[in-house]
Amino acid sequence: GGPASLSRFRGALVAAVLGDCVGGEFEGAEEVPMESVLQHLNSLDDETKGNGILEYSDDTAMARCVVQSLLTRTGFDEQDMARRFAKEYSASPGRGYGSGVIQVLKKLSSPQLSDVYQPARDQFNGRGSFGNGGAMRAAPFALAFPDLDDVKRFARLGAMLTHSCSLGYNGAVLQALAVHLSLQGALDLPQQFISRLITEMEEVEDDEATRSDARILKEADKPFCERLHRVRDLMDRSKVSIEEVISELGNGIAALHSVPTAIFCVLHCLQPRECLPENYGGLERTIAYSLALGGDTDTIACMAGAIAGAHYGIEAIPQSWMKCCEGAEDAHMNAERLHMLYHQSSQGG
Ligand code: F2R
Ligand code: MG
Ligand code: MG
Repeated sequence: GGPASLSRFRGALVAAVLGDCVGGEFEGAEEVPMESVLQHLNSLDDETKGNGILEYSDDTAMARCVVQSLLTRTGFDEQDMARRFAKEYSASPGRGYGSGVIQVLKKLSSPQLSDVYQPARDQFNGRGSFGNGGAMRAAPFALAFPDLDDVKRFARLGAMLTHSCSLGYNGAVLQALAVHLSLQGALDLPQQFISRLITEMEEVEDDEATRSDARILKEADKPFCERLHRVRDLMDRSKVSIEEVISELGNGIAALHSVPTAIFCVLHCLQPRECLPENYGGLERTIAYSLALGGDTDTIACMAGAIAGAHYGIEAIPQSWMKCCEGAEDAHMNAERLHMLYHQSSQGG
């Protein structure tokens, strides 16, 4: 489809769910042989094995809250979104949430709470979380708002409901920007895509909160920009090992160690790779490669899935994969509603 087509919206939302569901198998594993990844993915094709449904985790649970809130309120409403996060957590606390964010979600359910951003500010002795929980649910912001400044502003505010450290919420901004650009077809020119992300993040990270957090955490002045430069260097190499990707970009639970990694997975898998089956298309390659990195596999595959899905569209997603993933059908339907909201907004309606 063309820029911002329905197929791209569906691709983004459904592939994010798939990444989460299939990635759950390996979350936290230090080493994941590609053979095990392919075995896991092949088993999704085999209906006779009765694999059952792969359940989604906190990544999708929170993204669904974001989607429902944006659709119901026809825009960003922090009170409504916070309420939905709290309600979802209390209804299904066993979705594998981060150990810190649970405190925020419990506080958000209090009727006495006047500032919905306060519980997030209190995390980690007032430093706030730098986890990737804001980024893992950021894709819907790119699917609701056509305007780039809105995408940046609302992805940031949406993340700040749980992640007040700039290394947490700026990861969400980067993820939403990547989905926004991919939706416009920007991955057709990968070098320009990464340059554009760097240019945007130069501006996003040009503030005192970022400088101060970066100093405290002993990171570069503009941590995400620095990582995106590493992504560009790795892209330019003809061969790169999984070990090098992990050591340069990371595969962990921090937004800084997972959002640039997810972006690299998408870029690296734009073309066929020796380690991946020849019959795999780009979307399948991206998901498989994300899982083979180990570490925070559900979240890296979820974020890479959203960016790749916005590029390849829904037609690139195997039906058999969709059938085994909890929430994939809902994502397919909600993508259509987001597509309408996006195009209403772009017409000024
Ligand atoms: N949590 C997981 N997976 C591991 C456990 C799964 C579960 N217990 C099970 O066994 O089933 N996955 C999910 O969490 C990640 C998103 O986490 P989020 O929402 O960012 O949470 P949190 O708690 O805010 O941050 C995560 C951890 O990062 C460290 N951290 C963050 N900020 C910190 C700071 N300022 N100082 C020190 N440490 C900080 C802490 O260890 C936090 O617990 C996704 O992977 C999702 O899939
Ligand atoms: Mg998860
Ligand atoms: Mg995870």
